[in-house]
Amino acid sequence: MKGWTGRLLRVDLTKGKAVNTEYSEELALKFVGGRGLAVKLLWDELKPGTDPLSPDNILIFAGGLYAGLPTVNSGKMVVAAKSPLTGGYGDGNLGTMASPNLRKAGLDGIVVKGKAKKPSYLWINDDEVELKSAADLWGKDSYETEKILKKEHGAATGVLTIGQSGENLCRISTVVSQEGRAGGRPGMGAVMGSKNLKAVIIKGTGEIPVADKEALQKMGREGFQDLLKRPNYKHWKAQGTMSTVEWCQAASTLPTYNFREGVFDHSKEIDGNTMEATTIKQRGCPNCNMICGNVILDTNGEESELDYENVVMLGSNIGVGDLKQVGRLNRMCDMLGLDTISAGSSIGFAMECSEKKLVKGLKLGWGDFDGSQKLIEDMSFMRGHGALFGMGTKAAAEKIGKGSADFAMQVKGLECSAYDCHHCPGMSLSFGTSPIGAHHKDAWVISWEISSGTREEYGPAKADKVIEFQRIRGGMFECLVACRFPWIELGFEVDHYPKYMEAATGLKWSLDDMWSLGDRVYALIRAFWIREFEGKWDRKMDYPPERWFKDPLTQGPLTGKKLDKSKYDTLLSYYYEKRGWDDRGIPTEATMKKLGLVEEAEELNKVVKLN
Ligand code: PTT
Ligand code: SF4
Repeated sequence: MKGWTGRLLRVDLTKGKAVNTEYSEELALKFVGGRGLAVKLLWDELKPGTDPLSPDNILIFAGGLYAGLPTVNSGKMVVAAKSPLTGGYGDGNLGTMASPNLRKAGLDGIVVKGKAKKPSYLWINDDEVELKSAADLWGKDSYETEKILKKEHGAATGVLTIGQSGENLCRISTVVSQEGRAGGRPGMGAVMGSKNLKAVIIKGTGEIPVADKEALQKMGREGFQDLLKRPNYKHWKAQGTMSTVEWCQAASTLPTYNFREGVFDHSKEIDGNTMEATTIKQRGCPNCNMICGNVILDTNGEESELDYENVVMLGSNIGVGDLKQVGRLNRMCDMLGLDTISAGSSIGFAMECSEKKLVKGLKLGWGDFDGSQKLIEDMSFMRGHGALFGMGTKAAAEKIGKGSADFAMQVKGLECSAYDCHHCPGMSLSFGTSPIGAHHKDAWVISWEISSGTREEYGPAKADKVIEFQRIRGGMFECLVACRFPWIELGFEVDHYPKYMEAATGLKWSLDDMWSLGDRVYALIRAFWIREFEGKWDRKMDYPPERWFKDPLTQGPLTGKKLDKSKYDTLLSYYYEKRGWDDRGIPTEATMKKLGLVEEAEELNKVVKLN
């Protein structure tokens, strides 16, 4: 196999053993890597019904086909497991030096099972693997942990770590790398913590075998040069994802006061222009020339790296209209290892519970900066009110009751990322059908929906667009494991990616092959959810939060707008039909077989009768 290393490191933390294993060519060809590889391994090897925070859960780090190769923006890694936040399939994608190092160590992924007896970290130095004591690291934040490990093992390494929130099994914890890259929103940090695994540190110095090294290098070089010439490059470099604040405010889609509104009076104070005026430097992922992490100084004069989602969820969504304060909350999340999106959503939810006097002793007003800092800390340590809100908004609402579930802004347990959808049925469908819960990663159709002037429409074209984006973003980019920003932000054409694949592997894949890959991975992820939710699966699990159906916007140009439930349900049916899923949202037997999921269909048939 060229392009792939063909090897996985299998670690059993309970036994303290690690073995280098080969995997089949069939697996590589059918699932490629990253998310595809992860879901297939979880499907085959995870016993259904496993407690996500038990030693039996399986944690996967997958580099993908492009990591370590000279293709554009390929320094990414997928981290996946059964999610403690949703109970279904969970993954995330972060930029990290661990990714090229993994592949140069001759590995496409790491599969971690069991639980270490004591806090430990995994040190992978090419072929040597050691499980070392993390006794001195446990209790430290993600920044300090990475610094200490790099000091000991060298700056050329890549480090994946958790902060205190992962250690304390807070279900909204992520994995962190490089002081500001974080991934695995559905609680991947907690899964790592449950295994007593504080960090993974990797150094790889080998060469990844490829079919045509010269062609690949040439294409990569040309790709990077091409990006520099794209019309939006300069603006992107100046503001990265942060220009979205201004755009969302103009479109009334800026989550404000726990997604009650789509406009924020202080949006200018937290937008990309304000950030640009105070940016002190930029940081980003390896192998990228579009570096988009903008660093400002927070209220304590410490560095904080901003992205759109972080700023909005910890800004307008909780009523904080000061960028330095937002920066502080963001830095705290990165250090403690809390997902900024879910943290901001949980704080907003807590503020609304406080306003409605639903939780005894809770006093947290909109825009309360000190109270938000305290709640972030308390969620990370799962103490006080943090023990309630650190469970995520779905579980917290189940405990609180009193109608609070209607304003818990989540789908399947994962909090919505920062797009208000009172008047965006297409983006609502995207949140509703995202394979990990409400994340924008897969089908960010909101820009198309607004620019095409179709916000009122619930027709089949919306379902088509969501599927198109899910194939490109959730399928191709997540399996090859490359940053999608060259394509979505600068218009770098998708047909570059099969060409890279040919140079790397010698295989001629068409874009249609890429889309089939996406469909296969989607069907298998859906099968995973159905198997886990045996007897409890309901198409309503693909609905967006109740708030968007019930509470109309009360401010801005879209005052009075809300989603229509019966039209949404029809839109969902179009989506199922186009995917070849039945009206329960379950792939039909014919669809599974067409996608090459024959054994998987047989297995699923034992759980639920397939149509
Ligand atoms: C991602 C989600 C996002 S998506 C953001 S900002 W974004 C939040 N970032 C967090 C953070 O920072 N710290 C923290 N403690 N929690 C955070 N939670 C949120 O996590 C990220 C970029 C961004 S910035 C985006 S959109 C793109 N995402 C990609 C993706 O998903 N796949 C892919 N192939 N390419 C992508 N490119 C872009 O990468 P999750 P990163 Mg992140 C600090 O992981 O779980 O997928 O959630 O990875 O290295 O920080 O890069 O406006
Ligand atoms: Fe990372 Fe941003 Fe570069 Fe993408 S564009 S690889 S998110 S730094």
